[in-house]
Amino acid sequence: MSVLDNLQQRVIEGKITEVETLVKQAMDEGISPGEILNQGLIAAMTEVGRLFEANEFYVPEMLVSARAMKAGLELLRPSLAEADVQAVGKVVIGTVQGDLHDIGKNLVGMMLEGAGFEVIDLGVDVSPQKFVDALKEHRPNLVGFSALLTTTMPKMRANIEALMEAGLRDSVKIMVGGAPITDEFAREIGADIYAPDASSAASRARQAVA
Ligand code: B1M
Repeated sequence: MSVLDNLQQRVIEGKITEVETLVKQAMDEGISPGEILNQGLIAAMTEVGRLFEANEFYVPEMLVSARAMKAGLELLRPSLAEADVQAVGKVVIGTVQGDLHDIGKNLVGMMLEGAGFEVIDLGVDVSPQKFVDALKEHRPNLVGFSALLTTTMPKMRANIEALMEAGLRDSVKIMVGGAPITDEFAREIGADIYAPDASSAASRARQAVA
């Protein structure tokens, strides 16, 4: 089995130490950072997404794989920057104001990283103004709002209104998600993408920036 096939397999299994060893081995063997990223880490997370959609993986398995991917990515990051490997796009993500739930949002962020995006995570309880400021600063392709409470869902609309007022609405795709969010609600507030889970968030984000 090649080092990249092995790396892919260990990410899927969530073996952090082995992933780190294999990323180092691949770098020592002179494999380019872009290949390690695309054929090792991203390929693994694509497979994790497929397994999740086929109900062969559930949230805990996906989290374990995503953490292993992240450990590998941390080691690779300096070489990616040196080799000037471009991310497929940039995403600003956060949990809306008044809401402290971040487990799902973090998983979405990790799957987006696994899909090749640069992710700027603003954390939880993020005000509309903070989203506006982050969009001005980072100029992402996509902004993601997460909400887990029915009482904080309306903040998504407030965020979109704030982006409109700041003249930023047309510069980004807006993705929304979280347990109480539906496709219908997303359309009603004028979001571009609704994703019910982290795996579809990653694939829909890639489609949106293709
Ligand atoms: Co909270 N809580 N909680 N809670 N909590 C829920 C959401 C609740 C449904 C529990 C219940 O009553 N059955 C309920 C909401 C009811 C409602 O609004 N209808 C609730 C409540 C009421 C509260 C408090 C108000 C309780 C209180 O204090 N009285 C309080 C509110 C605090 C606040 O936010 N201001 C509160 C607090 C907490 C904790 C702090 C204790 C903790 C959060 C810890 C943390 O996140 N760091 C917590 C937890 C853990 C939960 C439950 C049990 C689990 C949520 C979770 O992490 N799920 C939850 C009940 C439940 O869902 N079973 C509950 C796992 C996670 C992987 O899934 O977050 O859905 P999820 O994310 C998925 C998708 O939704 C999607 O992808 C993710 C991965 O597949 N997704 C996106 C999420 N964001 C996305 C963004 C996208 C795309 C997809 O694009 C940008």
